[in-house]
Amino acid sequence: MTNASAPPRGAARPGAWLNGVALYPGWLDPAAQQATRDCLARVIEAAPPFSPETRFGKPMSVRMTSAGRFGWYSDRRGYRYVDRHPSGSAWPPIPQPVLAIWHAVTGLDREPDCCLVNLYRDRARMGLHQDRDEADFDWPVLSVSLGDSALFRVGGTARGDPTRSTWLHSGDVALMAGPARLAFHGIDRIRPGSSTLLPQGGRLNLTLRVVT
Ligand code: MD6
Ligand code: FE
Repeated sequence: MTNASAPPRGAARPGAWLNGVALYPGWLDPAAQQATRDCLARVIEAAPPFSPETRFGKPMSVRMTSAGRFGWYSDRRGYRYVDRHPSGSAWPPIPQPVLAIWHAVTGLDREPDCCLVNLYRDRARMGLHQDRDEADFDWPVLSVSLGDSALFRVGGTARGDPTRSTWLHSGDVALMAGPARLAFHGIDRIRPGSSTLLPQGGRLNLTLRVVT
């Protein structure tokens, strides 16, 4: 346990902590991971992943898509939620088994209105960032990892705060809530070939958010 704090009221009991982020290692067993992967395959078919541009105009190494009422989007105009895929179609609904993970871990009745899907291949990474494009930071953000393992780094609420890292493996869940909701965090790298869950390899990460 690192920097243990209280789990949010009603949330499942974490197995570990990382700088205030609640970790649930192995929350999904192999059968649940396969079921989640199969729902996600249909989301990806309906809303093909794309490489958003940072606000500096550089394409991100992570490919993304979303499910739910809103999807996360980025280009030179900045980071924001939009109600359409770049193709012009509405985002597909968040699959029921994914909503069930949200309710079981957070203990909340309120549904998330965005499931951001991040796809990592080879050298894809995600720089240290805060999730702050949502309207109300009292709602947590829940992350689900599938496929290859990833080195997850978490700091504090200021960019220069010291960080700690852990490997997130397939089936692991992480909850950013309370004081850690605005912690800086990122993915330094994945370990290609560490999982056989995804037919084409790589890593899928879902983050569930309440946007409005
Ligand atoms: C990732 N995760 O695991 C990136 N954001 O691929 C995130 O950026 C993240 O794990 C908010 C809450 C939890 C997270
Ligand atoms: Fe994030």
